[in-house]
Parts: sequence; C-alpha cells; structure tokens
Amino acid sequence: MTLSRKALLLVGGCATGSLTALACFSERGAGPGPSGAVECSVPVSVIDSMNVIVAINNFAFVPDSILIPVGATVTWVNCEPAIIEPHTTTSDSPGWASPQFSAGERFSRRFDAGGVFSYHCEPHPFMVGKIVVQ
Ligand SMILES: [Cu+2]
Repeated sequence: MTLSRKALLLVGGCATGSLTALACFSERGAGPGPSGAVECSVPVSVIDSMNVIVAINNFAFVPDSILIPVGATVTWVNCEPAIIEPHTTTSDSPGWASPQFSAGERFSRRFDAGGVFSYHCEPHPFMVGKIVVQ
C-alpha cells in the first residue's frame, strides 16, 4: 500500500512543475527517438484523465489535435532547444492567450466548457492546434 501511494504522489507531482513534467516525459520515454530529438519528444503525456500535456517541438504542437473531458487542464510545454525563439498558445476565437514562453517553460489552461477550440502560435501562425472538449 505504501509503495502504491508514493507512486500516486509522484504522478501528481508531474502536473505541478514544468521541470518535473519534463522529467516525467523522459521517464515515460517512447524509446529511442530520431537523433537530435529533444528530451521531451514524447508527443503527449496523459498524466491523469484531467491533465494532458501538449509538447511544442520543431515549430509544431504535438499532438496538434486532442480530445479531453470537460474540466481537464491542458499544459503546453515548450520542448524546443534553448536557441529557438519563444512560442505562444493563442485561441483563434476569444478564449486564451499565453505570453510568449521559452524553452523549458509551460502554460496551462483548464477547459470548463465543451466545444472545439482551435489555436495557434502568435509569432508563427503556421503552428496550429485543436482541442476538442467533450
Ligand atoms: Cu511558435
């Protein structure tokens, strides 16, 4: 019992800190990736049913489309190398607009209503994504 409780606490910790989240990514790693892949190259990490990570990597949201339950929180983690300029996550319709965040940083938003939410990166309009909340 003690062991499983500790494991649960660790999982919870993954949702609360960007550095921890990155560590979780590599722990859960998808095995060997393409050479030059950044540390958190796992496309998405469902920490629990209410916490989902979208990676920003190579000027793309990965995955670019996700389905989440109402009330879930999406955390975008900038997985780019440090030399890459910062990104944003900005809803196409009024909704949310993150500040620019650099490599290793993150931005979270909770989705309390159902719907389809398209978003983009402000400095790089070709970076687009979609969140379906059901
Ligand atoms: Cu961008």
